[in-house]
Amino acid sequence: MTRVLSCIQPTGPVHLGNYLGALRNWVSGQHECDAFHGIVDLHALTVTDRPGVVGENTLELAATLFAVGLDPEVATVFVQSHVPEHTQLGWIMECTVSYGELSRMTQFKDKAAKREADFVSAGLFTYPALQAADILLYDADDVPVGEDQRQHIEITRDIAERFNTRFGATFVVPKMVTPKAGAKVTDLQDPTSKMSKSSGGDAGIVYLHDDPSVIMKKFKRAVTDSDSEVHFDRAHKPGVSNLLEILAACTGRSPEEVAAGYQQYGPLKNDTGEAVVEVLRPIQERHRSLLEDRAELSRLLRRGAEKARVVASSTLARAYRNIGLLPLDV
Ligand code: ATP
Ligand code: LTN
Repeated sequence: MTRVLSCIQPTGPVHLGNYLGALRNWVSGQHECDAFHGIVDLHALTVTDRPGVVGENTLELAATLFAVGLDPEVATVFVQSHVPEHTQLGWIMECTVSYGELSRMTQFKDKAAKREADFVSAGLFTYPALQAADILLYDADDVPVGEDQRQHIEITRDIAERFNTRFGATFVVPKMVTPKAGAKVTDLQDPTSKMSKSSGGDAGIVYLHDDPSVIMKKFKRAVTDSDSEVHFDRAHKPGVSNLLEILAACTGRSPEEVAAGYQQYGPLKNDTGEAVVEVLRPIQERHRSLLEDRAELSRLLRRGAEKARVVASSTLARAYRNIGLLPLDV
């Protein structure tokens, strides 16, 4: 059975890009494959230094993952810091990737530039090595992520192949899977930038837990393009194309098919807002009731961590053995 793994950082509230680009795929994939999904709290430390925040975000995100439809009986949902093998393999990954390769990562360059005078941690730089550990620990075949993660999956494949060449067959070389529509949702106010938890303003970001009235307002105010024709063309009509892609992802059609039904921007904005509200309504209801029972959420995460550790510890032991580290008992 195909093994699938993907992760999300507890860096703030989940938005429509996370949902359409990644989470929705996790849910649809869980019944056909052996699915592992991590809340990568240690990754969030690359950009967080306030006490307590990551833990609260982690619990909130766990409720979101179950609310969107991940079934704890079916998928393994765990918190990265509950599985110490991630940081252990992370170090080995750092020794398998080069400084030059890490320097070419656009996510690092973008995030470091955005933080300007702020503290840029070494962890922000070595982040892809920890991400490679997340993936390779589980012998994952497929990694369902949004388009923004392409470079990180490529570097993971390079690391796996290099390690296997140096030390013998150890890791499965994973491949990236993206959804047909919604792989890249852009900011409604700045449609050439991806919708992102860590971008500036809130007006262009649709959060999964926004009220319906707020969602409608955000779509009505979405930036469109200077002419008034509705057609799908990411390069020349980024605003309209983003709306078409969101509506397509919500209704199971292609953006081109959706475009054929509109002559004006107004109705397109309105229908996209309404489609999003309907997709999110049941998720919001489940999320509210899940958060009322923190003890139950923590029990589910404990079970996830136990299941994850069984796989992770055996892969780490295989890596140590193939490298030839001295065992405790010689
Ligand atoms: P940050 O902005 O803090 O980097 P993020 O919003 O990109 O966070 P992540 O936790 O890094 O969220 O990503 C979780 C998943 O959501 C990843 O698989 C990522 O590819 C996907 N994703 C994030 N933003 C988008 C987007 N705008 N469109 C489609 N998929 C996205
Ligand atoms: N880097 C990813 C989050 C992430 C991830 C992973 C995704 C960390 N580890 C393993 C897939 C598999 C991001 O910023 N979206």
